[in-house]
Amino acid sequence: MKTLPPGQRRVDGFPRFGTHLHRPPPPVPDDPVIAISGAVRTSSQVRLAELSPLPRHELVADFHCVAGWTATDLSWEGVRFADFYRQFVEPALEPGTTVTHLAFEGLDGIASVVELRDALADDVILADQLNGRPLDGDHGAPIRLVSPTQYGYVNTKHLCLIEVCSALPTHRLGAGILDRLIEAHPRGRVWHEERHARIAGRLVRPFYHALIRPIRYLCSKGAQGT
Ligand SMILES: Nc1nc2c(c(=O)[nH]1)N[C@H]1C(S)=C(S)[C@@H](COP(=O)(O)O)O[C@H]1N2
Ligand SMILES: [Mo]
Repeated sequence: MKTLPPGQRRVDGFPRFGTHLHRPPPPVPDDPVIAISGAVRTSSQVRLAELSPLPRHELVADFHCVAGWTATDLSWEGVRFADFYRQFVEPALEPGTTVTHLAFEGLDGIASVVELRDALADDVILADQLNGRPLDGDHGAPIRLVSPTQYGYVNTKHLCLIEVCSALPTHRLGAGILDRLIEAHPRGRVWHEERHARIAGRLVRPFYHALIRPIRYLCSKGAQGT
């Protein structure tokens, strides 16, 4: 049996999971786009249809949620994020801008902040297919970020907006009590067990494990279940 990253346990299948909880997946627009905003000359929109000239890329990888479950051997297909970035984001940058972070936001309003160096890694893709079928609502239709060496919260579903940032976008970090309690690690690398911004990953394991059952239950209530 293969070794899982520290503190992870294998689950059967691939559960729908997230901070959307019991809410159903957001409806997919007729002509979906990824909007690009932030440190660019003008905000723009890339229609998903415009991705078709980019090379297709297949990725077989395990998926690790920060709460501690791992789904094994998922087969994703899509385009490399680095190819998307070079094609659509780089040419739109304000001259002289140094990009440090990207914020990825989904149609459900849930977002994650990723360091540019992590987003441009070779194994980060914008996936529109899972196990040979178009992504369903439960797993991020019409398109999601997949970064298998980072925890699930980096893997934004229903991607519709990328904010280009030249510093840490603190306005995206949430100021509520829960945000402070479960403060995501800025990199979230699973093999380094970067679960939490301030507390060692090993120490938050039991607390996060306890969240899996209730969150799974709530998320399954809102599932599209195709
Ligand atoms: N838009 C959006 N993306 C999201 C989430 C979410 O709630 N909304 N949850 C994140 C979390 S915490 C995890 S573990 C994975 C779960 O992906 P899955 O539902 O396809 O298993 O999606 C991530 N991406
Ligand atoms: Mo997660």
